[in-house]
Amino acid sequence: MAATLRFGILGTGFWARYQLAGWRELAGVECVALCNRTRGKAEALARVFGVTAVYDNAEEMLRREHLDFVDIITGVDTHSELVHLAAHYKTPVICQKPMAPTLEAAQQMVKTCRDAAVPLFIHENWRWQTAIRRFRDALASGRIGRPFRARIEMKSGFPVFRNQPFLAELEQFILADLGSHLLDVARFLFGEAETLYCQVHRAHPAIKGEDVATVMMKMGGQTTVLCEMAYAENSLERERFPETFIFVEGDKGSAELAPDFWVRVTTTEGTHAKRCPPPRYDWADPAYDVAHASIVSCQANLLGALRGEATAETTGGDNLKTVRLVFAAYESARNDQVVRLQAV
Ligand code: 89Y
Repeated sequence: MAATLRFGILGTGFWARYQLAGWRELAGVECVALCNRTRGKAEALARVFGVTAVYDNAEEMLRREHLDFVDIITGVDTHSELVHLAAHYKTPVICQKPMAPTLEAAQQMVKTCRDAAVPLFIHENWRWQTAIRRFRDALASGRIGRPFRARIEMKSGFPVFRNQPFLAELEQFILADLGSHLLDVARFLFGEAETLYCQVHRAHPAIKGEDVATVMMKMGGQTTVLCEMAYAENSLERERFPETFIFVEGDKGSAELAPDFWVRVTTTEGTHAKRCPPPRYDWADPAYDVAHASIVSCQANLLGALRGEATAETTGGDNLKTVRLVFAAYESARNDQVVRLQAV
C-alpha cells in the first residue's frame, strides 16, 4: 500500500470542514479531491484547504481519481447510494453516522461492501472522546465491581439547528442523530442489548422529528442502562453542549463522568477524581470542542485499519448493531412496547 493514502470527500457541509482538518492532524494521508452537488461549496472548501480537484458528480470523482478511500460526509439520505457506488468502484469507504435512514438500507450497505470485498467503516466519533475512553478504562479496572445500573445523558439547550438546519427537517431526529452516538457509547461500555424500551417527545413545535428521547436497555446480561437525550432548548441552568455525562453503579462502588470531563470513581477507599479533557485543536469550533477533538482519534483508528495496521472499532458490521438499537428505539416508541433483540 502507498506510503500516503489519497482520499476524496463526498459532501462539503458543516462536518466536512472539521473532518478534513482532523485528517490533516494525521501523517500518511492526503485529501486530493472534494465533491459536492453544489460545486461552489466544494470549491470554497478546496480553496481553504488547498485541495486541487473539485467535482459535483460523485461517480466522476471515483472513476477519475483512483482513490485509496473515500470519506462520505453527506446527509443520511444519500449514504446508501454513495456507499454502493464506492463498492462498485472497489474504493474502501468511510461513511458518516448515522449509517442509513432504515435498518434494511444499512444491512444492504454492509452486505454489498462485504460481497465486493470493499472495506466499509463508519465515522462514529463519540466513543473516541478522551473522557469516555478513560471512563471505560475505569470500568474495566474492576474497581466498582459488576455494573448493575447506568445512566448516559446528554440534554442540551444548544441551538443545534443553527449550524445544521437540515436536522429540523428529519422525520427521525434525535434518536438517529444523537442517539446513534449515545447508543454506540452504551454498547462500547456495557456490551450488546437484549431488551429495549423507548419513549420520545417533541418539544420544538416547528421541527418534524422528536427532540427528546429516553431509552432503557438491559445490556451485556447484567446492566440496566438508561440513555436520556434532549435538544429541547427549554432553558437549562447548566449548559455543557456537547458533553455526555455518565453515572454507573456497581456492586463495589460507583463511577461518574461529570461536567468538565471529571472521571470520578468512588469505592470504600473514597473518591478518586481525575480530569480528562480532550486535546484542543486550533481548528475546532470551541462550541463543539470535545466532539471535534474525537474526530481525530476516530480517523486515526480508521486510517490504521485502512493501512492494515490496526483493527477498526466502528466497522460497518459493528455499527449495524448500533443502527439496530436506533430503529428498535423507534419501534418501541411507536408501539409503546419492549423490543427483544436477538443475539448477533
Ligand atoms: O449532528 C450531531 C453530531 O454528530 O454531534 C452533535 C450534533 O451536531 C448534534 O446532535
